[in-house]
Amino acid sequence: PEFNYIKGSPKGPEHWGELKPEWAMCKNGKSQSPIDILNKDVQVNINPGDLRLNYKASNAIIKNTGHSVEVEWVGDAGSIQINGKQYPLRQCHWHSPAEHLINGKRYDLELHVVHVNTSNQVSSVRAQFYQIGEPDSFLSKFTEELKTLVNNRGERAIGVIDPRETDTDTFKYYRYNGSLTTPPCHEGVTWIVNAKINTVSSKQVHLLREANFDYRGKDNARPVQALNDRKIFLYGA
Ligand code: GRE
Ligand code: ZN
Repeated sequence: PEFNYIKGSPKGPEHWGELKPEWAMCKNGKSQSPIDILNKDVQVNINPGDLRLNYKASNAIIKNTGHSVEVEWVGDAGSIQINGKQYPLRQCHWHSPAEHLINGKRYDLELHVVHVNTSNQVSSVRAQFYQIGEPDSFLSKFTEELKTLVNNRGERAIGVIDPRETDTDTFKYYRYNGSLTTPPCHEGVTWIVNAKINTVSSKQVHLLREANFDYRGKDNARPVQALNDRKIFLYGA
């Protein structure tokens, strides 16, 4: 693999920024993700903010990149609207354990729902946390396909997938400006982090972790990054 998540390894997170010139942001960026969302840094707004999800069902594939499992929409799956601007939905993928922390607490799993701008750059990511409990119904849809991908860097068509089956309840969420959590760690990403915690079964998490064959069964969470002079906004409090 080009990079890994192993602390102290030459290709570990502390060194991502040195591995390729185009990955320098991983080291030099001042608005990196993930972060620990601490109450003291959060500005509370009771209004809902300007966020709308305009998703629609569309054809998708499931893909094993070796460092995460990804569902990619092939057709037009709609968009997210932030402050009046539309960002098309592209893919979603999972990290275990969660990458973002809430007041120091790390959940078991984090879903990233990735949206791009017109130049196809990642522009907005919705994060959803899960703790171990009842199975997640969205993940349950791909269990069989996922099992066939555990040992393959391949992809499989999974038919029409409705992105509204990811939790689209944005009643209460955090918003801040950050980056991709994998190289090249590009910034300019608006993060929408759902405050509501969902559940996932330990079997489902295990399967996702086994599928990440670049470091099978190991974590794929980047360590938290400095907030620096950023603010975190909470909407719908
Ligand atoms: C990732 O690879 O983990 C990733 C993306 C796009 C946006 C955010 C993110 O590929 O964490
Ligand atoms: Zn991610």
